[in-house]
Amino acid sequence: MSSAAITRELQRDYLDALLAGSGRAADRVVERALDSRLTPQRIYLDLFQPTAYAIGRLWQRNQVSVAQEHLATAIIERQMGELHPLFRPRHTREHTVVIGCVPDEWHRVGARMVADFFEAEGWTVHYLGAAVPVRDLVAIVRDSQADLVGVSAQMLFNLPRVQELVRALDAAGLAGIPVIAGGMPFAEQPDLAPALNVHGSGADAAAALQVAEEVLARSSPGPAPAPPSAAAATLERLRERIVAAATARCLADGDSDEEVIRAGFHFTTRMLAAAIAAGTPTPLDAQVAWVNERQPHDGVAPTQILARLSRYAATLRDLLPGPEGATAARYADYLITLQRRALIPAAGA
Ligand code: B12
Repeated sequence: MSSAAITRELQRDYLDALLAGSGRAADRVVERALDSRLTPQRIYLDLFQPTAYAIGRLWQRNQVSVAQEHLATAIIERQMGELHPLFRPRHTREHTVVIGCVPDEWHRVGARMVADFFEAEGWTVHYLGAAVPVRDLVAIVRDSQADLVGVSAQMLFNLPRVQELVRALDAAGLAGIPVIAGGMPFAEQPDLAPALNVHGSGADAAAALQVAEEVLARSSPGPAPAPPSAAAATLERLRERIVAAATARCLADGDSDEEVIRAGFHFTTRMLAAAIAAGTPTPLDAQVAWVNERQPHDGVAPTQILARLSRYAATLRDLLPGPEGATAARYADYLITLQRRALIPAAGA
């Protein structure tokens, strides 16, 4: 059997094991992978990562429960711990990296994979896990005299926290230490890195090592971080008010299910703030596609999403006058255009 065919078979069996919630069956697949001479790095990238993504897609389509996803993730994390001794370095590097997730970022598996890859290459690694407060991240970067910071942000709405970290490092006199970033928004849009003033990004743990070498080889520290976007900051500051007013407008127009509407508008406001802070609306494309696949399972039809977005944009125009309001409304209009497009196949069906 070709190695691609072996990997496909292992992937299928691993997904089955995780969906069945069987740690023992998952262990047998990993043992087979090791017997087939897959390196631990390949087990991470060809088995654990695509299976986690597959489980995410199944959750998005309402085909697996949150409990099944939690169980699967717990098995992956346990097995990563067990494989960790295999990441023992073959040589040492005089380099230290601090790796962690930005505040409110709870997806830590990817950052942990990146950490193990660095460890295997002989780096001294400080892996901090999920949701690390910016102040504490800066402190450990300073205290450990790190050569590099690796930061993970899986959720688009957390991009402003990446920028916050870059600014905090700058303010602490640590601007000379390069920052690399990863997570879904960066994998989908590699040009986000310069927009956020990070020095590079990578789509997986192998790419993380490569980009680390590239940024260390560059002698210039890169441009000073851009000041925070006033429109994004206003959206974040007024989020509760915006959500309350937009929800009230929907309810007054006969819409129902207040909790779902509120949650949707919180999400929308955070996504808009992130896109505005990054200076480009294009990360919203993937979000709209995601929302249209997920929301019908929460009882929200694509036409309802459009109606709610229109009321949301009208609320922004009322609440945020001036240039900040104009920027926010422009990004909200972009969302509406995307949502109209998303409706076209449905209308033709
Ligand atoms: C497990 C999981 C969770 C767990 C995470 C637990 C844990 N211990 O980590 C929990 C339950 C906390 C969770 C919560 C949520 N999740 Co979730 N989750 C997942 C899932 C299924 C797997 C994540 C994972 O482990 N991936 C495997 C790792 C290996 O991949 P990775 O993270 O991409 O990492 C690689 C690269 O990105 C890169 N990389 C990562 N970090 C770094 C750093 C650097 C420096 C570099 C260079 C590279 C790099 O290298 C990594 C290794 O190769 C994903 C599906 C997916 N597509 O990832 C959804 C997913 C990310 N979650 C999703 C959602 C919606 C949520 C919630 C909003 C759900 C909710 N309603 O509450 C919350 C948000 C929580 C928050 N504020 O962070 C969506 C996001 C959709 C979107 N477009 O935004 C996804 C895509 C599921 C889906 N298909 O709908 N989730």
